[in-house]
Amino acid sequence: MSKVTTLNDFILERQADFPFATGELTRILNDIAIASKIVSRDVRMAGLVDHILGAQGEVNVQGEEQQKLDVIADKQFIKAFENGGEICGIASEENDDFVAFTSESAKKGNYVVLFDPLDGSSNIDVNVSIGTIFSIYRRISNVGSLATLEDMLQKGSDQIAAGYVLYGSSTMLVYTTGNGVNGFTLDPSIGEFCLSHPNMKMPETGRIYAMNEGNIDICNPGIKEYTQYCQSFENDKGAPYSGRYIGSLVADFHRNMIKGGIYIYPETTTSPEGKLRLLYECNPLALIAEQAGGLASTGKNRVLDLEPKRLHQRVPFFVGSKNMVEKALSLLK
Ligand code: P6P
Repeated sequence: MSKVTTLNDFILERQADFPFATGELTRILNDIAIASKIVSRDVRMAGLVDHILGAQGEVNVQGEEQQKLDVIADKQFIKAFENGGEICGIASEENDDFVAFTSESAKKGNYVVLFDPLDGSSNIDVNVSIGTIFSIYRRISNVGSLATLEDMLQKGSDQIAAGYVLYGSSTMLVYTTGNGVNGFTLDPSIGEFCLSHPNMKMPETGRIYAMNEGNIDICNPGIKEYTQYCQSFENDKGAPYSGRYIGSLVADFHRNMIKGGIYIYPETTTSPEGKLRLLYECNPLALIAEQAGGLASTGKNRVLDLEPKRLHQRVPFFVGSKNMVEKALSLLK
């Protein structure tokens, strides 16, 4: 039986990769892992809580006001970061403004985290996989002061770590610190994330394209040309293409990480900047994609090169296998 490497073992073994980290990044990743285990437990209870133990919006068994799972997840991650001692502030899809932690110890934190606590949460009711996405930066503002908006609006290429948690048939945590991508699967019997996908590489080509084709006539006509290309030809390995769209970004992205593929959410007449958020969805997944040999573009620019302007800024997103993204971009008008 091969040696079990827990996330903690792995981070400590790799701590030498960032001399300046002195254990700080280790603690942040561990905080994320702990919060993810708690969210995973709550996600797996969702069907019971909502449909058996008490409908949404009622008082639950603990006598507490029932909250939406993404709000619960958001609070869980914020609590982990606020108490971890390394994070001075956060930005999250669930909070209109960024949050600068006010305790003296948190103000001494060197990092900020931007995250989507539970992306695709509308899929919970139909029991489809959902995910958490996170992005970590070193702060720009002075240590000891309150975190600032400037700390949050940094280019994706300046991330020091990024990752996602997929609450799927198993719960997986996948992250990069700029030295490749590694995947860990939660073993519920021991409560540990164990290294299951070392050195993940996104296949250069694949046969799966993922987009909401309901938008096909309200986006760049080159995208319709691309989907027709996929429907008419085989890929460069002679395999026919397939359309697969889970409607949950982390699940679609992770499948493409494993099998190869492209995920497209373009600007449309109804979403002129696209739907996905730059800071806590596109940037972290773009870093992971590139670290795994893939590409991530807005259709015009490399995602990681964008200078963020607003906290909840949306951008068009083409991400996945290098050859497939290049082909799709070549057809854009
Ligand atoms: P549509 C979920 O709301 C999400 O942010 C992503 O997880 C998913 O890929 C996309 O939106 C689905 O959007 O417009 O196709 O329903």
